[in-house]
Amino acid sequence: MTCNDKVICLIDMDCFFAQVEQREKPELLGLPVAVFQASASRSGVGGIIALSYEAKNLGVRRGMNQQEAFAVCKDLKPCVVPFAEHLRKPDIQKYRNASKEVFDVLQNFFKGVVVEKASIDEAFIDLTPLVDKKLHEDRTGYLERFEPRLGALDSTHLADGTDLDENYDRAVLMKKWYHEYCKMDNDHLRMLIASEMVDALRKAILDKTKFQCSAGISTNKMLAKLACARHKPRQQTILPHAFCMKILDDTPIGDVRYLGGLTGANIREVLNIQTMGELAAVPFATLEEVCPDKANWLYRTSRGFSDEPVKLRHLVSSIATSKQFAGRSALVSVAKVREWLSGLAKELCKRLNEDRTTNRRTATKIVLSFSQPDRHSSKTLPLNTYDPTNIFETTMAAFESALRSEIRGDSCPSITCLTLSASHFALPSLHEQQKTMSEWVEKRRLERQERMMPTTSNRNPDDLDWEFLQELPEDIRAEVLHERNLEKAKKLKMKANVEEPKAKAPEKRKRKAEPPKKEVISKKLDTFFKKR
Ligand code: TTP
Repeated sequence: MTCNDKVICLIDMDCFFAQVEQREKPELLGLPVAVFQASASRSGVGGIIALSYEAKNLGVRRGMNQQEAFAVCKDLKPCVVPFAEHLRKPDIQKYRNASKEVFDVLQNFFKGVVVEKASIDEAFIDLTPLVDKKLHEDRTGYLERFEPRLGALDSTHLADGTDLDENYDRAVLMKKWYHEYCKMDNDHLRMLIASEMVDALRKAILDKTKFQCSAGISTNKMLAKLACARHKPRQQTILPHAFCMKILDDTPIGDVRYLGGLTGANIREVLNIQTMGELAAVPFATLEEVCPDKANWLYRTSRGFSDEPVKLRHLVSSIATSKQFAGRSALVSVAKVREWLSGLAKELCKRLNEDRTTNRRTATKIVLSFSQPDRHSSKTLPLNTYDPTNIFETTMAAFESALRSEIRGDSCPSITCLTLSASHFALPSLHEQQKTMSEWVEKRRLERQERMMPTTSNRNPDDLDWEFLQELPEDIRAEVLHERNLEKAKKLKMKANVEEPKAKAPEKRKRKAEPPKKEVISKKLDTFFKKR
């Protein structure tokens, strides 16, 4: 059983939406803040979705409504998620924008590592190559230089099982670990090296965004997540593989990645167990009987092993807008479905257009999903335009067609949820890239020509437009220059072959060499894009 040779980090923003509100209104810093969901109810306020740690410490909990929350903490500072532009539904764009700021830092801080966006405020980072490079460059030197810096890692914890004890002393445990493990064993030292890197990353996030975060560092995603949750907020926790059984022993099954839902609940019920330690004690044959398709995974997970790679992902794979109509708010008329679907299409297009501008990609599929009390239906359609009217009409037609036999005049069966989700993003087509590039080349050529007009006399008439050339992709530039040299050589050869025997004609005025022709460059661009 291998695969504990990786160094994986999870960055998790602390009480993210609450921090976004606190940054927007600095007077809320250090106070108990609750972010309430916007609701279509009369009060306009739903349950709590995020809480500052001050509010959490006073006993306010996620999901509480206003009345419950103020009963627990009368000084609670409420913030409400705004409504969307086109619909009376919450709009979390403000938090998405804040998330993008964080991911910009995450993507640019380390060179050559894989960053995976796990949620709006969580990312996994595979630090293995960076850590190994540091370790193999100068192990002894690193240890010598590190020792005086140990105290500076003042928000770093070691998860060894005693770290949640009442008499836990962070600094003492770190020092003991450093001397007894890190100096002797590279598996531990690698975790230490990573913790210095992560400490620097967290400081950069704070510096650039003003947001605090916590981190977990271990040998896989599952352990990194468990580690991160042990000491929050504004802390980071190392979980070396050697200590993972001490941690997993008491870990509730539901706390483990992928075991928080139905699978975890089934395992707990069928095997009558609660913790990962108990799961590790279940014989493999029993796991195979109870859960044949997941036996291997459960066996390895309960021992702290996981092969799940950190995947290169910083963009969401789908963009969706959705609205639930619970209980009596269920939609029962075609007119109401039209009204909501039209709003959802507008919201979706707004987000798709933002995404296209920021990420230079275009969704090619759209899924209309709708729920009825007893079933869920969906229809996937091609997406050829970001025009909200077109999207609305296409998806409305799909809705009516799916429920054709049940719609009577304006009345339709009860709809409890409507979702539009765009996905299958494509980069601009080759043709579009070429077109854009050729247009850009031509535009730049004309601009340059205009700008160069008054000063051409200062230039060597044989000059190419160098500034213009510098802006071309490197290999096209090389080819254009090569072409130009060939041209020159040809001219010289022709001149040599057709030597005038008669008296020399008066030297013709040299013509200014024209900048590379648009067709020539377009041809080079064709080749350039084909190569990619
Ligand atoms: P979490 O990371 O689960 O929680 P958090 O960042 O608020 O707090 P913690 O410090 O414990 O990590 O969620 C991130 C954000 O996602 C959260 O700030 C609000 C939003 N969110 C919801 O809107 N609804 C939910 O049910 C959950 C769990 C989160």
